[in-house]
Amino acid sequence: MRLSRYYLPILKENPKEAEIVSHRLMLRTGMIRQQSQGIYSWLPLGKRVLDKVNRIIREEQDRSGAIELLMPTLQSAELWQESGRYDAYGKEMLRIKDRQDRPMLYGPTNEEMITDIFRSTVKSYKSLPLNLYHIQLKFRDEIRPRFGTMRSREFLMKDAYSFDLTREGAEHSYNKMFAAYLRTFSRLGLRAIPMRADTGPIGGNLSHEFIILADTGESEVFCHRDFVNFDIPAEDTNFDDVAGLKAIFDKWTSVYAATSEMHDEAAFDAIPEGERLSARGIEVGHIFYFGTKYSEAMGAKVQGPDGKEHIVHMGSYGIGPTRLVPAIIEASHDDNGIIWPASVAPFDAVVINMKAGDEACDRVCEEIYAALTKAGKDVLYDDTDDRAGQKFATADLIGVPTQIIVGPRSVAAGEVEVKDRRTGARETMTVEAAINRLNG
Ligand code: 5CA
Repeated sequence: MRLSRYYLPILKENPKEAEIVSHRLMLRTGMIRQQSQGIYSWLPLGKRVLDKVNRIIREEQDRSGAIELLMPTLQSAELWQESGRYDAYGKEMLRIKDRQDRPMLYGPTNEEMITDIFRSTVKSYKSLPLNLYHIQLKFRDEIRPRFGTMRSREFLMKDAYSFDLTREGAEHSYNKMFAAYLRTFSRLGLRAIPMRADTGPIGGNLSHEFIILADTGESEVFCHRDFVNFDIPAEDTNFDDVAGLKAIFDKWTSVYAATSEMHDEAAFDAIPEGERLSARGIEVGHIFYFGTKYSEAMGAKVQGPDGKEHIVHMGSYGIGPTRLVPAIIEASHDDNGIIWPASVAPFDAVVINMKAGDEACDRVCEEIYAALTKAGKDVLYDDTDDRAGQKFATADLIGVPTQIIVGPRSVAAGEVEVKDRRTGARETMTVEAAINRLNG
């Protein structure tokens, strides 16, 4: 991507409305734009990051055996009347009427709809276990939308729904998602701690929130500090290994970690003084086992091996991609801007032409840009005629992991400079070595 032809509406000043660093940086870098309260457009730079986050989420859902579909944002009120949540959901639900005066709603979540799909298509236990997910916009008319896309009214959610014949089967489905979540957040460069959590309007009695510790987080949490030393399940984890996944779940949940609603002061006090952590955190994922709450109310049953009908056991599993992007920034930035983990960076590298129009500089930049693009890298080429100082500031601000700096002096010696955004370390090397560095 040539910056001269790209759309990167960077703000010079810090936006006054932004209270936390991620919101400030997302506005300054032109990743998002507020359209009305709590409703955002994702501009091209932000969209690139969001797509990479979604890709990782999708890969890990697929790896665990979940299957992707796509449900609509608008739902009929009837489904929610069946489960009893149409009245219970209250003012957070955006209610709409169509031209025939039929009550509709913008979905805040999809338990009812997926249960409806299930009951009308699945008849036998032989189709189980089944886990269906989608990545789709939701709307919740939050009282206090704030911090940009961290708590917005319209937001993206990956929501998965599992169906099992028995409670034991459903527990295994829960453990699969538990392991998939540990892998997902780790690949996003985050350490998210699973904490015992309240189930709220979703219901049930087994639930974990995945929380990233951050001073600006809205959740109050209590945990043992040992979480930093725990292993993440490997890529070749066998998701059909019931005992293996239970061992992962048991290991992580053997250490005390709870949100304030589920906090047990006595258990927390039992932890040695210096090992207790009471902190604030950002909830990036939330998983629930709620048994037969929806399947019972909506008649979702299958024929079992005994020939009888069985109400299925369900769980639901959410991740918020549009919240994850600011959460990653909260965890990874410095005074100069964002520092993207390589896995979600909008570009792998930025080529900075310090003297656009200079024949030698242009030639070397084009060579690097072409070679890296050909190798499948996402490269931003700053070919504008801005001052070099401004180009450096922009590159630091948008947080691209590697900067390749091409100036007249180094080019004369056949060399370029390679800067690592995270460490700030700069190295001079040949053009070929710089290309190999990124391809390595
Ligand atoms: N149906 C269940 C799980 S699929 C559910 O709705 N769970 S939830 O309410 O906990 O939401 C799941 C995830 O969506 C949260 O962990 C969070 O990451 C994200 N999320 C929820 N509300 C918002 C919001 N207002 N803005 C941004 N992300 C949100």
